[in-house]
This record gives sequence, C-alpha cells and structure tokens, in this order.
Amino acid sequence: MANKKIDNLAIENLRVLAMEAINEAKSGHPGIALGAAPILHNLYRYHLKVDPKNSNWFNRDRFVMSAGHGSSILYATLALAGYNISLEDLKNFRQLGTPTPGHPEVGITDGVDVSTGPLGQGIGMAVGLALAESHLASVFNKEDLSIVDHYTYCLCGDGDLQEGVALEALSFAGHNNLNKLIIIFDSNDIQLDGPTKDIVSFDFKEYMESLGFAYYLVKNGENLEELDKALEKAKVSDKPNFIEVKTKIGHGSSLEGQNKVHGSPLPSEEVASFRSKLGGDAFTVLKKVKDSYQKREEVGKIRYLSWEEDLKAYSKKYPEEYKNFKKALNKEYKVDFSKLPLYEDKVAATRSLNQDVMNEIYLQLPTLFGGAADLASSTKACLNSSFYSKDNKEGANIRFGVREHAMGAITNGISLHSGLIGFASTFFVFSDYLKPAIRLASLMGNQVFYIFSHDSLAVGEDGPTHQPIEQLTMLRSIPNLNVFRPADGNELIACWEKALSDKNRPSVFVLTRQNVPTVTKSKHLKDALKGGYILAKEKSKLDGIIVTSGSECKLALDVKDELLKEGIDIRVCSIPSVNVFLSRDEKYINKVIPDSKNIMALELSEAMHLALFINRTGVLYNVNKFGTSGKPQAVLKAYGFSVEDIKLKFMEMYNKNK
Ligand SMILES: Cc1ncc(C[n+]2csc(CCOP(=O)(O)OP(=O)(O)O)c2C)c(N)n1
Repeated sequence: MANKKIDNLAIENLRVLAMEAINEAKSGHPGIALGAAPILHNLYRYHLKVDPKNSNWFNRDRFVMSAGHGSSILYATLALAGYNISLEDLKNFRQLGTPTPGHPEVGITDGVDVSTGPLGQGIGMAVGLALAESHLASVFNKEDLSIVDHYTYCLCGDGDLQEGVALEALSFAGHNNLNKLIIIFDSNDIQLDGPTKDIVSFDFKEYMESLGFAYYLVKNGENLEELDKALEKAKVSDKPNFIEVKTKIGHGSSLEGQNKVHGSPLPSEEVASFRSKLGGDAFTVLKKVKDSYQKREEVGKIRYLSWEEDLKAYSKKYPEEYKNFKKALNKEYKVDFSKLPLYEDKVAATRSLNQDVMNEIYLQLPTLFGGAADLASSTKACLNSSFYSKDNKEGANIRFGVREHAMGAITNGISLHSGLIGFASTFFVFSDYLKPAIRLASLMGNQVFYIFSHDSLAVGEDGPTHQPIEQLTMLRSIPNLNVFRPADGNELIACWEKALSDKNRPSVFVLTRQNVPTVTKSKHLKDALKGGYILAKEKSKLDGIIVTSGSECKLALDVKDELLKEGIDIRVCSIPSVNVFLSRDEKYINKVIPDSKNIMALELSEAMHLALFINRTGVLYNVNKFGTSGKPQAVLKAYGFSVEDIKLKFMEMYNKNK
C-alpha cells in the first residue's frame, strides 16, 4: 500500500461521489456503495491490470460487478481510474441516454465488461470469462511467450450467492480448477429485506472449500492491508479463489448496518456533510486523489505496451498462430458455406444433421467452444475435439453437467471474453432453465449459439414434462434473438449462415428428435436465409396458404397434395425464423404471405407468433395444452397433427370463408 492517507482520501472521495450521484438521481443503492468502496479502490488502484485509455485491451484483467446494484461506486471508480466517464456523467447517474445507467451495461459504459443486475448471473459470466482465458491460454501460449494471461475478478454480495446459478457456476469453477478466478464477497450480513441470518445459515468457508475453492477471510473490509494480502495470495493460488470481506452496509452513514440503506438515498444534509468533511465542491475529485490514480494509469499503459511487445515477438516467432489469434480476436474467420453439403433426399433428425453441419463449420471456425448440460449424446451438440478439463484445457467441448442456468451464464462469459464463441445445448423444454441468461445475451448483443433438441410433442414417451409447448413463444418474444426452427438439413445450413453473420446477436436452434425428410431444394436456400419463403407454390390459383415451420413442413406439403385432390390449390410457406422474416421489407413479406383468406398457421407449439400471419378468416392450428406420454405418432395423432385432421380443418375454414 503506497500511501495510507491518500488511499483513505480516495475511498472517501469515491463514497461521496457515489452518494452525490444517487442523491442527484434520487434513486440508487447507497448501502453497497459505502460498504464496498475500499474493495473497488484497492482493485482499481493497485491490482487490476487494465489500461483505461485502451479499455478493450484483450489481455486486461476482467472485472465483473455481479452485485450490479452497486453501479454508483463502480462508475465513480471507473471515472477516477481514467475511463471515459466524466464527473458530469456521474451527475447524470441513471438518466436517459447517459453512460451511467441504473445497472452496469456492457457497450454503454466504458470499462464495463459484463451487464449485471440480475443477481447471480455475474458470477456465472465471471466463470465463463475465466474459463475462456484458460482455454485460450492453452491454445495460444508458448513456453517462452504468453499472450493470454489475465485474472477474472468478480465482486458479489449475499444475494448473488443465494441464487442457484451461482452454486452451479461455482461448483463448475471448482471442479475445473479455474485458479485465475477471484471472487470477492461483500459480506455485510444484510440484504434488502433484513439480516442474512434470517435467510441462510451455511458456513461460507466450508461451503466454498467443499466446492474446491481457496477461501480467505478479510475480517475488516476497511483494512486495505488485510485485503491486499488476500488478493496477493489469490493471485498465486493453484485453486479458484473466494475472498470473504466483512464490510458494513452503508458504512459511515446514519443507517450503517441497516437494511434501509440498501436501496434508498441518504438524506441530502448527510451527503452534504460527507462532502464538507472531505472538501471540494459536489462532484469533484481532490487533487491528491486524482494524482494518485494518474500514477496507476501510467502503470496500466506500461503493462499494455509490454504486452504489445510480447505480441510482436510472438508474431515473428509463431506467424501461423499469430494469424489465427488475430482472426479469433477480431471475429475474422469466414465460413465458406459452399463447402457445406447440399441435402437431396436425406432423412434424418435435425439434431443429427446439426452435428455434421456444426462440425463442418468448426473446421473453418475453430473458435467454437461449448457443450451440453449432460445431454451431448442426445442433443448431439459435440465438436470433433476433446473435452475440456483441468488437465486438458485445449478441449473445445465442455461438460457443463446438469447446470443449465450456469451453462447459459458461462457461455455468455465465454463469448464476452473475445476470441471465442460459446455454445450451449440441452433439450428444448429446458431452455426455460437458461432463459435469464439468454435474455442477457440478447440484451448485451452477445453472439452465443443455443442448440435445443427434442423440439415438440414428437418427443413422445417422455411425456408432458419433456414436451415443449410455450418455449418457442417465450424465445420468439425476446428482442435481438434469432430463433431458428429449420425443416431439414438445407434450411439448417441457411440458419447457421445467418446466425454466424449476426455477430452481435445470439441464435437459438430448435431441432427435432425424430427423423424428418429433406423438403427443400437448392433453389430454396437463398430464400431460407430470409427467414421465410414459399416452399411450395400453388399450382394455378391461390386458394389458401399454410404457414409453418420445422417438422410440420412435411406435414403441410402432404396436406397440400391431399387438398389438391379436392380441387383446393394452396401454397406452403416455411418460416424457419419468424424474427428474421419479420425483419425483411414489407414487400417481400407480402409476396410470400399475401394478406388473403384461408391462411392456416400450423405449428406443434403454442405458436402465437405464427398467428401474426393470419387474419380473422384464418386458423391457428397449434398446441394450447400440455402434451402427454405415448408413442410419438400416437401423441401427434391424439393432438390432431395428422394429414387427415389438418386437411379437414383446412377444408372447414375454406368452406366457411366461401
Ligand atoms: C435475480 C434478482 N432478484 C432480485 C433482485 C433485486 N435485488 C437487488 S439487490 C437485492 C438484495 C441483495 O442483497 P445483497 O447481495 O446482500 O446486497 P446488499 O444489500 O448487501 O447491497 C435484491 C433482492 C435482483 N436484482 N436480481
């Protein structure tokens, strides 16, 4: 610790800035801001390897503020540390269009690596960042030159640690021995509604050690030396690290130690008195504090430049690896889709086809890194690579175990890291378990691929708990998310092409368990990229349309043939992605599905979004109750998904509209 007096001044200055921001906004969370200020100061002033003027430096230490409600103290620290956040921005804390939103958001605030706020998610994403670092280090580092080498720090609170996703992620980190992960626990014994003793009773030391972590206790969170020692030990530890720091919520305020200080501003007079004790005007930084942080900035710059030197040496000594490293970092890998197969009469489950397609893509895009929640053999989302483990960090397949929620959060961390694209896989019905992480990926514009198989009632024997009904609707309603439900291998390839081109958007692939025939021809492929197209045109007059997706495409084509025998001439439109289709211009959408009578939206799901394409003369042929256990064909028949039943319904609509 360089100068205790200046450190204390800096911490007080940070506290006052955070309080002023909260009071100006008349909202925010003073409790953690006051309690955890010494932790943030210590990290940014002494430990984090960052260059604030080059905040996206690949080899920087990552910091995740999992307790995202502590944004005020994070922003104040980032402003002091030299990031592109001004004191004016602090004044505009939580206001529309500012870089200082209510909770930290990646892409909005300079220096924020991860969007946080939904408690627990930050811990999962930190695990993903640490996992990405360890994998990339083993892929690119050489004995004489390390170009990937950083820590991942995560600050969390009681709330984070009570979430199931945290336990899933921490047990994953412990098992895989992610020793460059440093979790710092703001342990203040208080949460929003009251004392933590009313809610949890486990011993953190035993808990964390049992998960495979090294545990350190900092008895007094105000004691920077104690904190420093723990951080220094953590940095050389051969295990993942958990530092429990005893702090006081609302430190130094009239509400210190009370849950009331968690989330409401302090009286203005109290904030004014904090400021007058410190000196200077509101929203200012003392010169000594500024100078001290300036020194740190210089250190950061030197470390960055030294890495650049290493990289230069690496490029000379290992030109091929360097080329790949740069490509990975800049997402410059181009997949040549003409190298992928064209399916003609293949009959297979789309989950199996996906295994082939993904691996073809993987040959050209070696930055894929992910796995399944103990279902790789069923979902078939598995790369032609080995499995990652603490002894084989080069493996590109991850065994997430039955930890779906953490799998979602961890893959977010992987893709946010840069250099890798994460993928996650499970049964479609269990996409519910990843939903908060998928939502965050979409919000962050984070390119992650979700491979969900067993996509409908056709799951059969496993019954209603395993038969998705409402999941398509849930996912299709999330902004900035591609949801693909391809009919066959050719549509699947088109979906991948679109997913790969959307570098700031996650994509969901919804795949069948059961075999499906190839229904498309090469002429359809360009149109499939548009998210929706005419799969089978009417013969001579347009008597009606079936709008459908995935496995129901074949059903719709058979219904079309049957209707033709009755003199009814219909069109079949395949919509592998509603969101992609709706993003096309109106002219194209109307060309594919003109607003007309007799449109049936057909899907083995709740299908609310397909109903967008019908008017009051149309029919939504969907599933609006839970499924049932039985042989797949029997279940489908029982729920009306047979050619005969659909044909009858179509004719009923047609005759009614005559
Ligand atoms: C998943 C989720 N649930 C609930 C909340 C609302 N919330 C924000 S902070 C908080 C209390 C957390 O307590 P703790 O981590 O101890 O924070 P402290 O009170 O110490 O600041 C709650 C319930 C949230 N942000 N995310």
